[in-house]
Amino acid sequence: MTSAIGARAPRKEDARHLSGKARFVGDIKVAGTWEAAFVRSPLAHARLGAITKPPGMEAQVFTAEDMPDLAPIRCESTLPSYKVSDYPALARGKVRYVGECIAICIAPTRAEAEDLAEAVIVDLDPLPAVADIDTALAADAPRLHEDWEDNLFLTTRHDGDLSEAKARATVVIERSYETARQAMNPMEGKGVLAEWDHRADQLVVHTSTQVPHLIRTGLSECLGLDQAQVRVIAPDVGGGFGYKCVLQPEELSVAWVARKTGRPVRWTEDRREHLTAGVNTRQHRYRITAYADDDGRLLGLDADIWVDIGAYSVWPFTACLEAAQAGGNLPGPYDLGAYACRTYSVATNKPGFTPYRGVARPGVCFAMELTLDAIARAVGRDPLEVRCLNLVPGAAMPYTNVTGKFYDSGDYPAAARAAAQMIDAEGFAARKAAAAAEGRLIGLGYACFTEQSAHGTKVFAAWGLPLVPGYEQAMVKLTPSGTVEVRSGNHSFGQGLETTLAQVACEWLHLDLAQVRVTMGDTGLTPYSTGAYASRGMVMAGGAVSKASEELARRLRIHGAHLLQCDPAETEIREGAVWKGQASVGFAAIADAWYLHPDRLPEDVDTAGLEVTEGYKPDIDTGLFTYATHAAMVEVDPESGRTEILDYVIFEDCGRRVNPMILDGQSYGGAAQGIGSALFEEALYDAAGQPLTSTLADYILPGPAELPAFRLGHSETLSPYSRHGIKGVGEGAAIAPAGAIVNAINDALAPMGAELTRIPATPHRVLAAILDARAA
Ligand code: MCN
Ligand code: SMO
Repeated sequence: MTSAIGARAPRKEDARHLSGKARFVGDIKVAGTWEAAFVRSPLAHARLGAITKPPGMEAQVFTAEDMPDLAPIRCESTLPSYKVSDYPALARGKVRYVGECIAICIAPTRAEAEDLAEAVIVDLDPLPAVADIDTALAADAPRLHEDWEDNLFLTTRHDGDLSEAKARATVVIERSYETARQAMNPMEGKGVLAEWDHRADQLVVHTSTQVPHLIRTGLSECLGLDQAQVRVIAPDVGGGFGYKCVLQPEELSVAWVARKTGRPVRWTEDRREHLTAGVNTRQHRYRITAYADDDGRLLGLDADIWVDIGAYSVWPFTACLEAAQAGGNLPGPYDLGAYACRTYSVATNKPGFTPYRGVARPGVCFAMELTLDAIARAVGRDPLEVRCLNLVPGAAMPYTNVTGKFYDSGDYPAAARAAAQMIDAEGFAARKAAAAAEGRLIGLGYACFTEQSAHGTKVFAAWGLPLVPGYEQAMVKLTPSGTVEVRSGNHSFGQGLETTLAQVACEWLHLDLAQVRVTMGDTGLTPYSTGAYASRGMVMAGGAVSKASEELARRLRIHGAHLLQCDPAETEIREGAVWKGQASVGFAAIADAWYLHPDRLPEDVDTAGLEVTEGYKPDIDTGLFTYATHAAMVEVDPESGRTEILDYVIFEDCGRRVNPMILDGQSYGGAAQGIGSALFEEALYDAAGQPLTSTLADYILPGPAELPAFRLGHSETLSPYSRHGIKGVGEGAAIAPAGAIVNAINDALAPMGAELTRIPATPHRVLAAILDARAA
């Protein structure tokens, strides 16, 4: 069967996407819609004084003062040291980052709305900006949030006992690392269109989001509406990557104005708004001490991790998520005896911080993998051997690590060796020598990681976020035409769930993919779901679709058996029909009987019907762990500092693969984003908190010319704890590139004694590392 689990089936959504017929928020036409533009703060930190609306235009300009009934976004967490930062839709009293919304202006066109926004006069009384971690943590630093005693959202501690590791260690490695602040740059920016539907007495919000039901909750809480009075529809969404898994202040203002004025209102984020005012991600700083023996066996790790959160927590994931994940994930796939770690989530005058593909793990993987290479260099062993010595071996599975993570299945050293073989690590020494003879510097680097996916309720609760459930529901129904419709509250925005959920249904119902319609992203049409993030879709929504499809298949066999005049136990499902031996009755005939000819069914017909809603959660609540090793071969030009990727290999295991072709795409896309972090992307701010990278000419994204021809390898270790053995994998490929590439750069630079510890590894930084080494 070409459409069930395991098929490289072409994506259902591609026909509309490739022919320009997809429907994004910007494509939706609602009569009478006005467009919105925001007055945004030009200063990073200032007291907000009077706001003067252009005379005669007062009815088209709204400020916080006009919205006393709109509650701020309140980001709560149960973690004890966490401090709440209310995030108003429009600034009240103070602005805390450049780009913060101060007023919303509406007009028939965006251009008119922008003209109006320019005509609004805002009194701002500048305050000293807190633009970076050091400034924020200085004893006399100005406070971003006046009622806090410092500029820390949260601190966490993991107090492992390192005394034995320290006593036994013969090698001690100390390093500091830094990862850049980034913008997420989905192809489609954020967009929202809100209207009040008088007939339904409902606010209808079309928004470019990964999490329609969460946005409904957020909007209804802030607007004071019953949840049933809010319908959130996510149409086609052009990439999310985490940027679209949080409630944004613009969503709130647009919804409030639509309700107040009775007029449909839309805001479409432009690229400059995205790069200057959109939430950021990734910026970490590390101080690490690693204790090892002469073989390179890791004995203990002591770490401090700072995350530059920006001005506000975002709802619902708060400032807690990044730091909790960073502290919990630093040990990665390694068998580590002793671990101590402290994290600091720092408030600065920059846009807030949202999860981005990989959430904290790209940073911790970078820090950990560079540390392992430093150990390998110190003990004079091959980095691959040092990794294999420390990786959790297959025989130890399932394995609970030093931070309590339960690694459900797999063979981590096997993946590392497979990646090494694919990139021909054995032949590398000869290749390096040949390159050196030509005066060229090449290097090989690895990075290994685990990707926790489909986190259970208790995992999020432990991160202070008890509102995130580790379960999903789905509805699967037979339509009156005998085709199948799947309804899931999860969403598909590039990752292919629209196709793969249909494949799961086909596993039980044996249909052609074209006969399965998947409806998602509409709180009015689907079962409840908190949506798509944390690589939970395939495992959880897929598991729910699997359970519901299995039950629908059972019911179809009961009705089919009646029409075939046999016992259900004698039947099977094949090719969209119920069969007994050579006799069959198609789903269309069963649908016809159920919906239109009930007299064909028995008098005591089972009235449960052909619309099945089922819920699902994996058999463990701690998530399923995908794992991989990336290997990169690079050439570094010591004159220009430029890095070229010569070869790039990913060897990955995500359990049962539902659609291997889609997974190849997940790997290419994720790795491209990881290469962006490794070599190019950096959202820069000056000491006054002014964004310096406000266009795509300054904020450099990798394009096809910068990307290698990725080579992929797989193993398929089924998880014993999930339906079909599936594990999640949507974030994975973004996690390892920075570690693998910078390790490869450092391998290339090793003869010169230079070492990079900061990304992106721009030509400038590579040259600086070379000059530093020469000076030393
Ligand atoms: N899949 C599969 N077999 C598996 C696991 C997954 O075929 N064993 C496929 C499915 O089509 C699934 C996709 O791979 O939808 C990703 O799987 P999963 O790990 O379940 O992740 P989600 O579906 O929950 O998607 C969210 C995840 C996250 S958190 C980010 S961030 C991310 C990502 O997916 N954002 C993406 N991949 C993205 N891909 C695109 N094109 N655009 C984004 O915004
Ligand atoms: S960053 Mo993905 O939306 O968890």
